[in-house]
This record gives sequence, structure tokens and C-alpha cells, in this order.
Amino acid sequence: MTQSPLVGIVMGSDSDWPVMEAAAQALDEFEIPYEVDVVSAHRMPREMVAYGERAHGRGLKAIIAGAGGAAHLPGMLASVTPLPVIGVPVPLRYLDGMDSLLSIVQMPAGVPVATVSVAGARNAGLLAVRMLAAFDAELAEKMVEFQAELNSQATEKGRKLRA
Ligand code: RP5
Repeated sequence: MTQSPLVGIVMGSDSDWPVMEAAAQALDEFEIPYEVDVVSAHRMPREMVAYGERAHGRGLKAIIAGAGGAAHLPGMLASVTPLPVIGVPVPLRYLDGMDSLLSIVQMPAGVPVATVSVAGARNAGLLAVRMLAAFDAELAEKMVEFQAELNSQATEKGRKLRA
């Protein structure tokens, strides 16, 4: 039986996927079921609103939304869903992703978007895992093990440099 998705990974265009797939990879590592789709705020606004409005009722627990340029997707989704929304600024050819970052991060009070770094899709996936782990002891334990592994890797790098 396929598990119902707990996280929605959406993006403004399939051209965002090379950046956004790192979020899917992180969720895969923690065996979190997710769905992936293109839901453009500007090119398909009605579908975008419908996606946001239905997400909670369909059982999603968080949405990861990536977009580039005039990146309104994460904020607009956050305005129509009670779920936590994690925004990923996707860098485009010009402006080094600053346009995407500022479009996503400067939300008005009352409509939060948890914004990760430019192209920070892996952290978006890991943040979604942490959100789920707050209500799942087994998942929290996996996150603790993951963090211990990060510590070991960093420690080993220092050991090699000192040798
Ligand atoms: C944004 O426009 C998308 O999120 C994408 O980053 C950017 C360019 O889209 P395409 O022209 O490549 O489809 O809405």
C-alpha cells in the first residue's frame, strides 16, 4: 500500500526541479511520503489557491514551495492554508537569487513563511522532517542520529586537517 503524502513539494515551474529535488532527497532519507507538483502562482493562480485550500484536508502536514524571480508562490500558499509553509528561493539567471529570496522572506505579519537559504531545498526537506518529528518520537530519534552523523563527519574533517 502506498502511504499518503505528508509533505507537498510544489514549485512554480519544472525548471525549479534541479534545485527542489534536494528537498525530495532529504524526505526520502527519512522515509517521509511526499508529493511533487508544479503549481504556478502567476500562470495557474486558481489551481494554486485550490491546492493551498485543499492541502490540510488531504492530510498534508507541511508544504515546501520553491519559486524564482517574483517568487510569490510560498506566500500565496501560506495565505490560504493553515499548514506550515517552507519557502525555497530558487536562483535564476539574473540577480543571484536575491529577487527570489526577498520575494519570499518579506511576508506581512500574520502570514508566516519559513524561508530557507537561496537554493536551500535540502534544509527545507530537513525542516519538514523536524516539524513532523515534533509529533513522532521514532522520527525524532532518527533526526538525533542524523545530527550525530553530521557531528562525526565534521569532527573527522578536523582530525584529518590536524594530522
Ligand atoms: C517562476 O518563474 C518559477 O518558479 C521559475 O523559477 C521561474 C521561471 O519559470 P520558467 O520560465 O522556467 O517556466 O515562477
